[in-house]
Amino acid sequence: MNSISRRKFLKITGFTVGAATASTALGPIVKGAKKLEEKSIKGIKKIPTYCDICFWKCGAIAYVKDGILWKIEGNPDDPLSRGRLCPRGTGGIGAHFDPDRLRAPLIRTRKRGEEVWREVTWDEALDFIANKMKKIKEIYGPESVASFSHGIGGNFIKHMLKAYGAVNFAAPSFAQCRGPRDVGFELTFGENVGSPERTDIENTKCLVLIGSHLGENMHNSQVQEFAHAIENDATIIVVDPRFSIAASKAKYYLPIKPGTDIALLLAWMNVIVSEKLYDENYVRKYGFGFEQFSVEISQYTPEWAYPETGIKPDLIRITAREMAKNKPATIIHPGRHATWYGDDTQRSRAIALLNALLGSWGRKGGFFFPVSYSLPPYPYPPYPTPTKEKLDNPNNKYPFASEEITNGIREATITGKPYPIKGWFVYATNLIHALPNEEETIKAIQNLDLLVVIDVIPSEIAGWADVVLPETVYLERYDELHTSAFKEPFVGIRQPVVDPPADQKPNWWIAKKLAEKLGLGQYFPWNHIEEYLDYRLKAAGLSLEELKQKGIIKGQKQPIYIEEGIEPEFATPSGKIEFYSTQLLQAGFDPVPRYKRPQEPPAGYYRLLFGRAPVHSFSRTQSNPILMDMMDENEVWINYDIAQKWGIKTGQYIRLKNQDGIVSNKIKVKATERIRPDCVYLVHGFGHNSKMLKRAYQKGASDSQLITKYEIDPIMGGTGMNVNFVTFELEV
Ligand SMILES: Nc1nc2c(c(=O)[nH]1)N[C@H]1C(S)=C(S)[C@@H](COP(=O)(O)OP(=O)(O)OC[C@H]3O[C@@H](n4cnc5c(=O)[nH]c(N)nc54)[C@H](O)[C@@H]3O)O[C@H]1N2
Ligand SMILES: Nc1nc2c(c(=O)[nH]1)N[C@H]1C(S)=C(S)[C@@H](COP(=O)(O)OP(=O)(O)OC[C@H]3O[C@@H](n4cnc5c(=O)[nH]c(N)nc54)[C@H](O)[C@@H]3O)O[C@H]1N2
Ligand code: SF4
Ligand SMILES: [Mo]
Repeated sequence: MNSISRRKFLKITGFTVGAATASTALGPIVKGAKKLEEKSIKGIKKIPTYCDICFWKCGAIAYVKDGILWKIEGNPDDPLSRGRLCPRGTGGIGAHFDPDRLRAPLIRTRKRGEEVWREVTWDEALDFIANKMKKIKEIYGPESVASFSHGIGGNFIKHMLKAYGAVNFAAPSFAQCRGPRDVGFELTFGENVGSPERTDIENTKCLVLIGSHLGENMHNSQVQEFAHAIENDATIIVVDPRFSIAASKAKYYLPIKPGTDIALLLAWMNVIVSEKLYDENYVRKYGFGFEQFSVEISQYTPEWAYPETGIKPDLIRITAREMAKNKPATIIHPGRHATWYGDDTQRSRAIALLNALLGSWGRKGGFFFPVSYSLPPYPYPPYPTPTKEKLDNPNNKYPFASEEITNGIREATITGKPYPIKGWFVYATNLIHALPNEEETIKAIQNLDLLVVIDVIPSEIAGWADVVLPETVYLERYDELHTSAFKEPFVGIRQPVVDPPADQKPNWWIAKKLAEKLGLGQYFPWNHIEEYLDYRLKAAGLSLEELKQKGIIKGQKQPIYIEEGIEPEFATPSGKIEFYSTQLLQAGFDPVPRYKRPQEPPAGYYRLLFGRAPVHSFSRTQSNPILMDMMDENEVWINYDIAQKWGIKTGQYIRLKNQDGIVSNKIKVKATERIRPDCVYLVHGFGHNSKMLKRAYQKGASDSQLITKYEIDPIMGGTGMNVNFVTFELEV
């Protein structure tokens, strides 16, 4: 790693953070900013809370100046933020000031999707919903109301729905995100990598990133630890068809042909096994089926992998030896957004196995054993016993799905089988952008008697709702306590920093009021969420007052590595790390991962790839005035030679057309040598088509709109989305 690129990396990070901080001065002058209704509003108040611009939940301290939200910084006591927020977190205060926010409950007055609304009172909106829910329960049973949500804010809504009798709950964070990765690791180690991931990047000596584009993927602690690893001269190996920010920090960059990672992983394992570079003691002590595994793996030489991946045999050998040299402090990062090609559980399993060979699971600089603060639950009455089973995975079609499958609920809503779904509660997930194939989502919606969307802005999914409920943003509300498992146990609190600007209400209030209207008030015996939080904290010997002051309370440090005395346990059928998986074999799958060649793009078409930008989260931040100021549209990366062939230049606007004839909004071109010629790349979340998102409307193109095709992972039901091809329309 040379020092020039290191300085550049730190400068990039510094630049974006600096830009966000400078922009926060905008806060007080944004029109409509409302003052805190408090007696003593003069001066500066510091209020700890935790961030919600993504699901990393960084501990933060918000500053309120003369009653107006001023800025937000990391809480130095928080093990996740360590006193620093990512650019999105810093710009998060823009969520409070967003002029496009939903302000009052809305009831649709015309056909679904026409986006004509009537502003109503909360009472009217909740009565409307309660009446519809009672009817659905009467005719179809309560199981016919399903819920989609993302994030901790959905907890009280889910509690209300469980009290009503609902059983179908899903989040896009499984079948559209980390599901295959979690299942791949569960099948191998009996446990998954969790969120935040249990990767000890801080202490690693060799970090292998397969697509995980840390630095653009801004999960805070990981990016901080990544910078630390670079400072420590850890070897960075990046495998990506696109020269990402992470690739620019790498000692070895492998511009792999998209969709061929399993071939590379098999070849790496082949080198490590055939050259006996693995951790023999570890594999002997903890491994199961290593003999069968090594026989299977012996066929996958680097020479075999070369024509598949485009990565030269020498480079495969050198990088495999580099990983082995640093074992067990080597991490082959499991990634997070793993739903790529439909064979993703097997790719993730191959990643798990490579880590297992190097003995990094449970080791310092590898994967630690996370610890968490245990808080007793609130003593609610038991939920009613359902009479129907969940329907997202009928007859266990996807035998290793360990969480509910969003697209399974969507499919059942379309087919009405195994039983009809007539109501959707959608909390904080923009299903139009988050699920592949928009047409199917809309088809499902047309079968509903009730679609409730709880959001903070008029998102695309809100546009289809019968009732839209405006929530307060995270800076204006309490939420569930934060007790993520990580390197040390801690409890974090989210609490209101400022008042909401209009008639928005927090999720706990919405859930409680609706439960009361449904005759389920006994499930919300507390009057205010403070009582609930106080109960749980007291039961653990903690105080709400103290937590409100500090934001974070830490527990006793505990051992987290095998080196510190932990004797690992593996919740697999063999009780060991499964190099050979008999449970996969019994279910009709390959016990050791195998490679399947991906489909080639048709002539004149390029594989559509997508990812993150440092200053945006999914489709949720494009209207945030601070974050949109830093990036208000996405670009399509096209290989320089391909662009030349088409006569396309950087800065020019074009449209993308996919294999099914779907044409995108216009999008700016970035012609670059930093991407392979067989694919194009854009940042996910742009290309909003909701007219009510005034400044984000039709800015950039939406990858989701172009993802009409998806490959379902037969092991766990996730939707591989990197399987679409696009061509260019030059007339805009
Ligand atoms: N700023 C920001 N950070 C975020 C988020 C956000 O919205 N904004 N979201 C968070 C969430 S929930 C997630 S899941 C993560 C997602 O982030 P990651 O898990 O890190 O990334 P992916 O989306 O899997 O992968 C995108 C990268 O994979 C590369 N890629 C595409 N196809 C292939 C392939 O076939 N092989 C290989 N080797 N590489 C390929 C792309 O070029 C791109 O660089 O980011 C998290 N962090
Ligand atoms: N095409 C494509 N699809 C993807 C991905 C991709 O990269 N490309 N990424 C996948 C991944 S990794 C993930 S994790 C998922 C993410 O999927 P989602 O979590 O659904 O992400 P968003 O599209 O940002 O939708 C979030 C919605 O919540 C709303 N919201 C924000 N804050 C609040 C709040 O405080 N309260 C309420 N009630 N609502 C709020 C936002 O306005 C927005 O409408 O998407 C997956 N789907
Ligand atoms: S990673 Fe960034 S956006 Fe996500 S919670 Fe932390 S500060 Fe907020
Ligand atoms: Mo994700």
